[in-house]
Amino acid sequence: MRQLFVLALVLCSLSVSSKQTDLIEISDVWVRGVLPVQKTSAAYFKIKNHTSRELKLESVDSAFANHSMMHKTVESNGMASMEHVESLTLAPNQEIIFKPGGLHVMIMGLKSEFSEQQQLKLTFKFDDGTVKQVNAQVKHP
Ligand SMILES: [Cu+2]
Repeated sequence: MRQLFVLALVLCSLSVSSKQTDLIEISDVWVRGVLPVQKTSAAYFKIKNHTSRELKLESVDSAFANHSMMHKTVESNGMASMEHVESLTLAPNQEIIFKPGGLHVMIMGLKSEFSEQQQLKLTFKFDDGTVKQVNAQVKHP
């Protein structure tokens, strides 16, 4: 009887944790394909917070590069420049789109060349301790 109870508890906590990560939806993930001589690229995606609380995206890391950080392209007086985004807050049910000319993850110091078929792994970290790994497609827009 006691064993059954423990098993039920384990199963219960397992289903809760997998549900939690699914509540953060990350889709359409892609990394800009670059020429072999280029060492910098960028990643784009859609992210949606399906939870009922505020979530903060703190970092998006890539093992295939030395460094990555969130940036926002801003335009002032006809000049485009990039601002560092320390963290990104997602309100309940809010969706934010990272796209060319807007929010993006700058990826610096690429360790190897990209091939079109390659799946690149990105690691998303949130302020509540949630870590999500997703595969990005290499795309030449
Ligand atoms: Cu940038």
